[in-house]
Amino acid sequence: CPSSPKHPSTSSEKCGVLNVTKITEHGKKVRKNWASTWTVLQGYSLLFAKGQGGGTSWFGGNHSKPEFTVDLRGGSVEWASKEKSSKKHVIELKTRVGTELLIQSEIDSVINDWFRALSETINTHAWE
Ligand code: I3S
Repeated sequence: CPSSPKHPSTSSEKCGVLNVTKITEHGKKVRKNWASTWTVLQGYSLLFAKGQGGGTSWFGGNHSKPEFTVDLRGGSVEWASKEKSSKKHVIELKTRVGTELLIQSEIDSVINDWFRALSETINTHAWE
């Protein structure tokens, strides 16, 4: 994957479109807002840019800044329980600063690959 339009030759480990919602911000519950989101895993950062396909996305428009970035160091990743979402294949990602995200794809292989990649990243940086 290209990591950004400005640095097309810098590659990131993984990218793709996933369904994403925040459920907690700084330890406080927030309203779900599922959105199809361009997601890039780069080092220990997970970058999200909404608006895929709308022409205003990170890669489609002039917005070279991702909408938000999550630091995976000190975080955790697990499969979300049924209480967290009625959707299939939902990953629950928690960060050290108390942000919780749900990440979902209808496609088994896609979400399994992301689960593996996120787990590896979090475990690799566990010593930091
Ligand atoms: O955990 P919840 O409250 O059942 O989440 C659902 C709601 O966020 C719902 O939106 P509104 O109640 O704001 O209209 C969403 O449309 C659903 O997708 C959410 O549930 P799932 O189970 O899809 O995560």
